[in-house]
Amino acid sequence: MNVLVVVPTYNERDNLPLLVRGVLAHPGYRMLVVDDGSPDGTGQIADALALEHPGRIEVMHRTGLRGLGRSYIDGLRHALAQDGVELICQMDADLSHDPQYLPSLTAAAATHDVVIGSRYLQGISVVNWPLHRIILSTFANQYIRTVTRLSPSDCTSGFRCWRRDALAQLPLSAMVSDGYAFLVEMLFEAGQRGARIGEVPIIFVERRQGQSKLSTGVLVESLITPWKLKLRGARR
Ligand SMILES: Nc1nc2c(ncn2[C@@H]2O[C@H](COP(=O)(O)OP(=O)(O)OP(=O)(O)O)[C@@H](O)[C@H]2O)c(=O)[nH]1
Ligand SMILES: [Mg+2]
Repeated sequence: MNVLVVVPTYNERDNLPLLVRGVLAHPGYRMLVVDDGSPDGTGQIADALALEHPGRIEVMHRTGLRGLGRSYIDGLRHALAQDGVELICQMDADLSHDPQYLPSLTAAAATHDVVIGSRYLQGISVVNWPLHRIILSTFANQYIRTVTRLSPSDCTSGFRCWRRDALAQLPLSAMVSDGYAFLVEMLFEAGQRGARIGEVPIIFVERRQGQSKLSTGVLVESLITPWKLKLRGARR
């Protein structure tokens, strides 16, 4: 199977080598690291890893405006431009998303257009999160489901596997959000196009190394975006 795993990075120098080892342990998998000029040198570490694993890692060095959504748009476009890639996965670099789950995501993509690695499918499977973070995330998901009518239990998870065709249908250049909301917007657009959305359970482990990029701006955006999507859906 031809699988490309797209990983956005910003200051993940300690995490990336471990992630690469875990992902490349799966035969047939390749990676695209999308680094946003990380001041900690993650981009150079990614280049060294690419040399170590010829033909299996590609590194995109972004310049200009930084952002998770922007990085995903550039990375996913680049992934779609490659012939022969059947499945395109996306995951965080901070080891919260264990590469051992990749085969269960890709297996479920046989019968779904997009598969989410979900924290909320079997109760709440999150390790090392303070209570307020659990409450915030479960509330956010409830809110998103209520406003947008999306059905998955985890709409903000960044651990996903897309069938190439389903991803190619998304209007990536028309996306308006950049933080977690970008992930919600992707799902919403996929749902509007009739995509079969599946979920498989994962255990999410909070990062041990490096810093969170969760900001107030990102939170505000994720409160507003579901309403924008609802309006957009109503106009169709
Ligand atoms: N290219 C790029 N990657 C980013 C940016 N912001 C975050 N990332 C990456 O996106 C992934 C998720 O970001 P995190 O900082 O872990 O966000 P989070 O998971 O909500 O926060 P934590 O609780 O710290 O894990 C990680 O791989 C980050 O390195 C950015 O602006 N550009
Ligand atoms: Mg994280």
